Amino acid sequence: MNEQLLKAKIPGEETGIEIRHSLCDICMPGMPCGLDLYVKDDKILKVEGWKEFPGNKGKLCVKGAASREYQYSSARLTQPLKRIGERGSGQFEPISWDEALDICAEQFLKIKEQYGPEAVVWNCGYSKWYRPWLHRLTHSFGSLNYVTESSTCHCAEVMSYNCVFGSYMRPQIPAAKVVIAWGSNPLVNKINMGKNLMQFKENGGTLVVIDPRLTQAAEKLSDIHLRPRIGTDGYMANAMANYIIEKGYIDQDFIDRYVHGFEAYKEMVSHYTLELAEEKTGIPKEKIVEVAELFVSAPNTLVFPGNGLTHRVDGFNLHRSVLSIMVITGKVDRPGTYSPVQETLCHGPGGFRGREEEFINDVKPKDCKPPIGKGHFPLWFDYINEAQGTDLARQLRTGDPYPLKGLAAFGMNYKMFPESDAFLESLKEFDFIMATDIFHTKVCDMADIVLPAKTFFEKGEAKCFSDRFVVWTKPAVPAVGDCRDDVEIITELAKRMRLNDELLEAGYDAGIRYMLEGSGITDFDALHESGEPIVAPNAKPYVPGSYLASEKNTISGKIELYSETIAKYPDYGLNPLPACAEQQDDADIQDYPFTIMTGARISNAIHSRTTGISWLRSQSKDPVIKINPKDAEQLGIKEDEMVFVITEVGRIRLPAMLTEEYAEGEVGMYHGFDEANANSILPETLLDPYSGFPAFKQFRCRIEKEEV
Ligand SMILES: Nc1nc2c(c(=O)[nH]1)N[C@H]1C(S)=C(S)[C@@H](COP(=O)(O)OP(=O)(O)OC[C@H]3O[C@@H](n4cnc5c(=O)[nH]c(N)nc54)[C@H](O)[C@@H]3O)O[C@H]1N2
Ligand SMILES: Nc1nc2c(c(=O)[nH]1)N[C@H]1C(S)=C(S)[C@@H](COP(=O)(O)OP(=O)(O)OC[C@H]3O[C@@H](n4cnc5c(=O)[nH]c(N)nc54)[C@H](O)[C@@H]3O)O[C@H]1N2
Ligand SMILES: [Mo]
Repeated sequence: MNEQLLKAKIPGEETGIEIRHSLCDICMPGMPCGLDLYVKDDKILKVEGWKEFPGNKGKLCVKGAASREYQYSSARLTQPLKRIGERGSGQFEPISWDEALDICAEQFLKIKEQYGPEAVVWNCGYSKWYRPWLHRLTHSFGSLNYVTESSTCHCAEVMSYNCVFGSYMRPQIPAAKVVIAWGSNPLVNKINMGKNLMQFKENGGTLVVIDPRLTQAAEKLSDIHLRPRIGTDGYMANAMANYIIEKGYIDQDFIDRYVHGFEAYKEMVSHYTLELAEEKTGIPKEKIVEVAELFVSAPNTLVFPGNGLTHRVDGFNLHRSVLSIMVITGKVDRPGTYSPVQETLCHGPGGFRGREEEFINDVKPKDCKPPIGKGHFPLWFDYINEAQGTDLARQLRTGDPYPLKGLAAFGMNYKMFPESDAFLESLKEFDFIMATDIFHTKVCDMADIVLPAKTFFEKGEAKCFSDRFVVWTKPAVPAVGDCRDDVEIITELAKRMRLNDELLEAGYDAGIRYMLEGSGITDFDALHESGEPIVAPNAKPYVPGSYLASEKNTISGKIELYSETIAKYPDYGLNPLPACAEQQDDADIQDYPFTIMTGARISNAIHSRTTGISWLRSQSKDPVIKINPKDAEQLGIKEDEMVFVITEVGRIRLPAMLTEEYAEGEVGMYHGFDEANANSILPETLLDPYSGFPAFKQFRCRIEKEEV
């Protein structure tokens, strides 16, 4: 009987299996999913969704369901390592934690003494949970060179919202009548918001999807799917604005009271006719008018834009042009439109203002050299309190404006950077590299010291998330091998470098208690002990109208169609109005006839961190290059045949998948794979001058069949 119960993984005294709670941290740091772990003898036997957890209510996506393989992967680092061979050779010997940390502290201090504190780069990959500590460490060390993956992630959206509204905004989907998902794909990418969207449809809402790809949402859920040519949306948004103005659909009273720069904007969009939009996007103008009419048909309609718009050389302005149609119709801070987001902790929206900013900035150095990217992307620094990492490789190679000598790489994935192979190679320019990761990566192979990091199962974590929740979990299982968590590594370094930063050195628990002051939580021990989510007592539910009643955080104090912040930089060729720019790609259209979109999300992968998980890899054929059957026929390419995808900077070899998902002339693939790395062929010069973002979702290539 016991055998059968064990086999069925039934929890209870007879089997010794107990259910422990944890939070999945594979994706979505701001919208966590709760996990029920079936644990016996401190080993996870099975993972299910935590039934009562507010975000996912017992449901899990494939990534969460595969988290046991993530935890027990053979690629996990288990002990500190010291490099004994050439950089990149993969030859290491084990050393003790004390020895490893001493070496790192000593090397970073040596570089600081010789070249100044800015010569050390403190880098953080996709993970968000240890960021405030790493950021504070950078500042305490005396520099602003704190670089994160957000240099290519949601920060361009944060910039765009802040540029227009002076605040980050979130769409109020449940209360909306019409939702236009414009370059966002929440059904796959933000599944908790995707659920809202399905509920919205069930409640009779109308969904428009604007996406060059035939997505599941476009096919199965949308009422209208507009399929513009990749990157042409700005013409459509500005033509819609022009149409809305001409038809008198604008909210004049709202504009008079709250908006800056309407006349200049009106003049600018007057050049964007429906005919021009049709010519550029390939969408009949009647369809554009149909969507514009739907958009103005009720007060509670909204545009839900996404990162799909920002990953291109004119991505920031494209995103802003889409937001602008919300502005002229007064669809802000009213039910079913946009509401401001209050991020509390590690990008988690807790609905109250904690003290994360003070934690990070109280020790911010005043007189130091400019952070990476400052000379090239000045606008970034008006909105984002980090260096712009897409300028890292250039500065590393040229030493301009000053040399970079040391790197602390926390979860650094070189494959997220354009021309990644060259990026990886340039890491050799560093005198000293420390890497921490969960898995042994190629960046680890470049490091002098490699430190093994704990997974989310192995550490406790405090999170704030939607609907004013706070949760603080405990470690669910002991660490594999000799892993430590990143905050422990950071505080140990701080101590050994004698930075005299008491709050930082006090560690994770003290930092959380400090940053969550203001939450109204009086008994943190009880919160931590229970591990259950609670509503923060001081978090206020959003009240429509509260944002409009207050001063906006822009130069004019109003919502800006014409950005006074952008106008501060006349020498950088930036336009204060969201006009369209021509693609700045020099690639010859004859030689490189296809537009490639890389990194449109797939449900069974997230970036590079899941590439070693066979349970996830088995769910799709990736990496593949997706190509329209008509194009494939012209090129004589059949399903699964090997092809080369070629750009001016390189080529990758991978099988073809014939699919209508991409229109003719457009192809696509997912990023993050070792065997076919999309970013190895993306020119590093293709950067958005406003945000510094790479052109992940739009560059030119050619496809050649492999001759066998
Ligand atoms: N399963 C899974 N989920 C994820 C991730 C993952 O890797 N896997 N990554 C997470 C991360 S880090 C992020 S930043 C978010 C991103 O999530 P989103 O903000 O939704 O952004 P993307 O997935 O980059 O792009 C969304 C859509 O934009 C479309 N798009 C691309 N170019 C254009 C264009 O020119 N015009 C229009 N109209 N649409 C365009 C794409 O086809 C895609 O369907 O997803 C998160 N969720
Ligand atoms: N072509 C293309 N490129 C893209 C994109 C695209 O759409 N197309 N999207 C961009 C976007 S939006 C993003 S967010 C980035 C992805 O950002 P990346 O930083 O590339 O994301 P990952 O590969 O998930 O994670 C980086 C590393 O962190 C490690 N790691 C995971 N958890 C921890 C931890 O707790 N501690 C430590 N020390 N390490 C940990 C992982 O093992 C991995 O090696 O990629 C960008 N690059
Ligand atoms: Mo991202």
